[in-house]
Amino acid sequence: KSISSLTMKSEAPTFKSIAKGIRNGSYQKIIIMSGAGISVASGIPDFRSLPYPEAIFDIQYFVEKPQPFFTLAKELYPGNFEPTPVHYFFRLLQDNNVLKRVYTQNIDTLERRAGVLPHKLVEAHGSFATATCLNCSEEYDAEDIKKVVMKGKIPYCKYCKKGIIKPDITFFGEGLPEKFWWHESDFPKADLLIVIGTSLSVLPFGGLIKSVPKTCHRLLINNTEVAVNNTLGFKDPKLGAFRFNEKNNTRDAKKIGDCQKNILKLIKLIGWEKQYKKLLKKS
Ligand code: CNA
Repeated sequence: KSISSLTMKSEAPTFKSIAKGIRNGSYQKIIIMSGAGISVASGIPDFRSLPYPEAIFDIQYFVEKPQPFFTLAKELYPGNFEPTPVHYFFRLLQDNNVLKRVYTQNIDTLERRAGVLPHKLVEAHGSFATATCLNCSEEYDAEDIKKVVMKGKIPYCKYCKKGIIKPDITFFGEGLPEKFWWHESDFPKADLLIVIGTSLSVLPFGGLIKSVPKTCHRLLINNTEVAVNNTLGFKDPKLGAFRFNEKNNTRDAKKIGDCQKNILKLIKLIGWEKQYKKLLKKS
């Protein structure tokens, strides 16, 4: 091996070097991990600013008191919000054949709205797109119950007449959708992981950052640092948190600040500005 290739290997990537790598095709299997932060610019508040999120999204609480959830759902329902530049960036990765998969914790379906195809998308905590009767398991589309929810009412099953129809988003106390398990074969193949707009504090999702190969570069784009100094989770760095302060960390890069501004910078650095504008015009 030449000395230069050895030096290259021990150098940590940067925001700029990652942009360059995307431009010249060095990354072919990019995985995204995203969260509520990417939809804040659409007008959807993130988890931390919701009143009592733990209770609203708790399945036991929901069965007893579904109204607080449906009051919130009325605000969140798909169709009320537009995708952001970050969502369109995912689409650009897909269009340029370098997207392995988007893993989102969001339930707002804005990735779909931006044109990310179903087989490229894992809605790890489910979504509002479909709903199920908690009593007889009859399945409904979002549109079937949206009207009722928009009137501020609770949707009940028209077949069994007694079950509440719950949107298929994963509540605390419920199992994750089957698609989530795609990570077992996806993550070991990744060559770039972009973590964006998430505090990584919800497990098991947050723990996935450690499932990529050691050679895989990881880029964090978020308002705040995550994990290392995060009081909400990952107090134990062995759990796979970013360890930017470690001298021998040669695979992580971060860009702290607004994710929309930074993704527009990234699009520009990659040289996808024209493509991006074209995409916006069509959407
Ligand atoms: P979170 O814990 O609220 O973290 C969001 C992160 O994004 C925080 O670190 C913020 O600092 C950061 N952030 C907020 N705005 C910006 C911005 N403009 N630029 C950069 N960073 C920003 O949310 P997570 O997604 O990590 O937590 C997981 C929960 C939240 C999931 O179960 C979701 O279902 C749930 N959730 C989803 C939505 C949605 O679908 N839009 C909304 C609210 C909550």
